Amino acid sequence: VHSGCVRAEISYIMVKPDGVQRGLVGEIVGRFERKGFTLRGLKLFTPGKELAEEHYKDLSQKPFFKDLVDYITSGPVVAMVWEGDGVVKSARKLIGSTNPLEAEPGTIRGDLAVQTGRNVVHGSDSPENGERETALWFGSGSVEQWQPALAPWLR
Ligand code: 3AN
Repeated sequence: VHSGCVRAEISYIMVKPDGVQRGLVGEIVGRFERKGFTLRGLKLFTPGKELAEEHYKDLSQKPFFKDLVDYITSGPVVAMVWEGDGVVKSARKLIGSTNPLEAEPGTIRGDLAVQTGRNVVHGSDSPENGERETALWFGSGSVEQWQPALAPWLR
């Protein structure tokens, strides 16, 4: 339960270019809405190379880094910020394993993807990265502050 100006945890969630091109935006947004998280930011645009490289900087030594950056900059993504108690861990569960063939049915990747290199969605892996990635993609302090009209059983 949060009151006043105490902000709950946030996660940076992104529908990757393959998800946008396959028409899965509504499906993916819907899963986070139905779960009960609060949408704080959303925009469609094609990220530049610098932004993609900064986002994935922890993977810069990986052999697939260049392909990953090329993929993520290949067309529009839907960049989002979702807020809620435990949203980072919960979003990772909703998304499923990195390799979609290992992702459980019922998860986004388990239901909708087959390739690790085309796994339709990104979710922050820690609350710290939720903050870092939100600042990177939206600028610090630029996400919406609003209170959803919560049903009493969600308060
Ligand atoms: P996740 O997105 O599940 O947090 P990370 O952070 O290990 O997984 O990897 C980030 C992204 O890098 C993945 N979503 C995927 O697109 C890509 N990736 C990870 N491992 C591989 C791999 N072995 N081959 C190609 N791409 C990969």
